[in-house]
Amino acid sequence: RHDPVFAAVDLGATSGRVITGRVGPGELELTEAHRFANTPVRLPDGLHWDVLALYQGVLDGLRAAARRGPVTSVGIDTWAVDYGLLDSDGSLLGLPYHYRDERNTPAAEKVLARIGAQELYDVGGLQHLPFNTVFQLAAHRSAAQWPAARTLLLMPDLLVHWLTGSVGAEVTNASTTALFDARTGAWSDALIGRLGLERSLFPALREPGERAGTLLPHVAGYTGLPEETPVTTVASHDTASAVAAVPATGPGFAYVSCGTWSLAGLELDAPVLTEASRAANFTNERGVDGTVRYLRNIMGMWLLEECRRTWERTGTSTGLADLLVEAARARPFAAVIDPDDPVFLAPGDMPARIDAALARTGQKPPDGPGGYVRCVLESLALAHRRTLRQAAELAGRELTRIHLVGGGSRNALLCQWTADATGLPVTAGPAEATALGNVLLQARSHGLVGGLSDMRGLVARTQELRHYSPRGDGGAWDRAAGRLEACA
Ligand code: LRH
Repeated sequence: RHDPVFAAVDLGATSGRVITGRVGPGELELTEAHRFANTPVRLPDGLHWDVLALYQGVLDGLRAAARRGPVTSVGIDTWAVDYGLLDSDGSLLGLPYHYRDERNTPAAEKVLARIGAQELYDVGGLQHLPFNTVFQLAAHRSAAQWPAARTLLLMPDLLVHWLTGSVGAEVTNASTTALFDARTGAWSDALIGRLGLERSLFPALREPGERAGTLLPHVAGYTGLPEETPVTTVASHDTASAVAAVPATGPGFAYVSCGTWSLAGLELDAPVLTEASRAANFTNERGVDGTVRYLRNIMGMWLLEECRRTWERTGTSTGLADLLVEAARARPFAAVIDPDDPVFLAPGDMPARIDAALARTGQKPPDGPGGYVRCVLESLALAHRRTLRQAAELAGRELTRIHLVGGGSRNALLCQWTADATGLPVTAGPAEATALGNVLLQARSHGLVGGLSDMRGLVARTQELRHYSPRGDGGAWDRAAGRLEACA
């Protein structure tokens, strides 16, 4: 049997992977072909992505995929908001910045002083994050390279361009720039004009499912894939791909896509652009088939990953399995932080920042690494509860179940505590939801699956999921939720 195989390139903030997905009638099976580290690099002008190492990882991954057998098509997704600028020869101008670079915060303030948060929200419907592309561009404009810029390509679009030579802007990711109109689903010419940006910087939009191009001869030569291999436009914002693969089989579901970030929210048919929604900082990002991802960013596993990086530098044990055992034994609710506090955004000593946040709110530092991990995971569960309850209220929805997908779904403590804190059943998995969404969009454009509900049904039937029921200690979580509010 020769079921079609699709190569999903999925770049995350800590690692990139090329995963092949075999799709047959009632079948969906992933295999990891290649995984590589994504290590940001600090230069004198700021924090950058090592974009050539990422591109090389993509090429090596496609070569590894090709060695296993025929590949029907390739799709690329990455994190949102970041971009490269091309000059009139199509050459990359400088290195793409990392969204955690500190230059964005003052630039955001300048833009808000000119345009105003209400007007920005009324057009783009995005939560305020200092790294939204609109703010990064404001910081970038004073750079010497700026006058030479002719084309802005978001990260996945840049990699697609290098593989195929084609130029375009995929919509789910374009919706994270804040220069995109959440109502019409097109670039906001008005806002781009108001900000004095050249409209021609922004390429024509592409919908997931469209063919972006085929491989350039030197790419085919290196990877061993035929030149005719199509690169299919997928939901190139990783969160959009993950939400497309949420194994929900009915209405009333909420999701938490939990990796470096926890993206917690709902899928809606239309954006919510009310003042209450803006004040609560909810985003209306675009999903597959014109759906709206109504959600908020929660600091996510970044808090834990950055603790572990700090402990690694100081020679403290950082094995995740041991840390989780210690966390399970640590005292419940000993310390609560607000994961949404912007002090946690930049790279650096995370345990020290947790200590400082606890001191500010009159709490003691946790007891040993296990205590920090417990503090982080309980605080994330509380933040999931706060965000999902607000989302449901603002969108006028009743929630019946939470789907927790992404790498965080492997963390049984986080899944159980999210169920306990919210009082809702949690279905955990798949961990590779993003790669599955990427594969499914390609499979759909090749006529192998139907709409979103078909895609989700296939994930639900084929992937391993775990179920967590809320245990009856809601009162303790209610009290802890009060402490979270006191931190905010
Ligand atoms: C998750 C993610 C998230 C964005 C952030 C920059 O990987 O794409 O949706 O807000 O990265």
